[in-house]
Amino acid sequence: MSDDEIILSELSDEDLVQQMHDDLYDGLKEEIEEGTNILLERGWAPYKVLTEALVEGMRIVGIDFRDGILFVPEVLLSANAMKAGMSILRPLLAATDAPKQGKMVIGTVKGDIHDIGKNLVGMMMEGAGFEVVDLGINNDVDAYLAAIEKEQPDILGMSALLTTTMPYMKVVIDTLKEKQIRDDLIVLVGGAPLNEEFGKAVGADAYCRDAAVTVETAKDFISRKHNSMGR
Ligand code: B12
Repeated sequence: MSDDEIILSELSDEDLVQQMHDDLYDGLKEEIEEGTNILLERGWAPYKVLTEALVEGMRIVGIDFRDGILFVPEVLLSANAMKAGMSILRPLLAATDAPKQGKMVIGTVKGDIHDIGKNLVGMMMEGAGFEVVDLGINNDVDAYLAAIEKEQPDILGMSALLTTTMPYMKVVIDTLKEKQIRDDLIVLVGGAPLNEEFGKAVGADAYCRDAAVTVETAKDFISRKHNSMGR
């Protein structure tokens, strides 16, 4: 292969991004790290690298996973490569002089181990000035309750990527209602199989389609909360 070995730094931006989609597909961690660094050196904004090179690459992986062309072990490698790229971008996205906005506790629900989207939401929220407490994956009601009690967040975020795990969000929200703490929190939910209707049905304040929408929605709710407290 040495004859046609690709030198990433010699590719145009467009070809490099294309190559990164292929490298993410092939689960090549080091190449993804290198590509991420090259785009940053070329002056790309971290958010643009994230969305156009990494998230778009993972979207393509998702299609072939769905169609049975890729399997779990391969997708795990893709996920690891994606996370390596994200960890380069994380400090850049978090380096912000945005005013402090509030606190969010976020976690993936019980039975679900998907965490890339949740991590991305956490990164973007940090970048927007929120303090983020990440509970990781596979959280049951008790884990959420304990974190809410300890951290006293303004926002609770729940992530689910499986149609089998998303109903668990209702279990959590119903428990918050029982404990009469539901209205103390802004509850935001997200994950690929969810939609607005589902968010309403489980009693969340909002469903957010992606990390950017989450930031806007969170800011909006926080400012409304402050306004109503001022009255
Ligand atoms: C990567 C991946 C995996 C990796 C996960 C690695 C990891 N560390 O996360 C691995 C290989 C482990 C995996 C395992 C499985 N997976 Co999987 N996986 C995916 C894949 C390809 C990509 C998910 C992803 O990371 N996307 C990129 C991120 C950036 O997008 P996102 O997660 O949607 O997040 C964005 C928004 O949704 C939103 N968001 C997300 N979370 C939150 C939270 C809040 C609070 C808010 C406001 C917003 C928000 O903002 C994010 C950023 O913009 C999807 C395909 C897809 N279409 O989603 C399948 C997919 C989710 N997996 C699927 C399946 C079936 C499985 C397995 C059951 C496979 C198996 N047979 O074992 C297991 C389940 C394991 C488990 N118990 O959880 C199915 C689910 C089908 C369904 N309808 O339920 C999918 C849709 C693939 C498919 N079409 O078949 N998977």
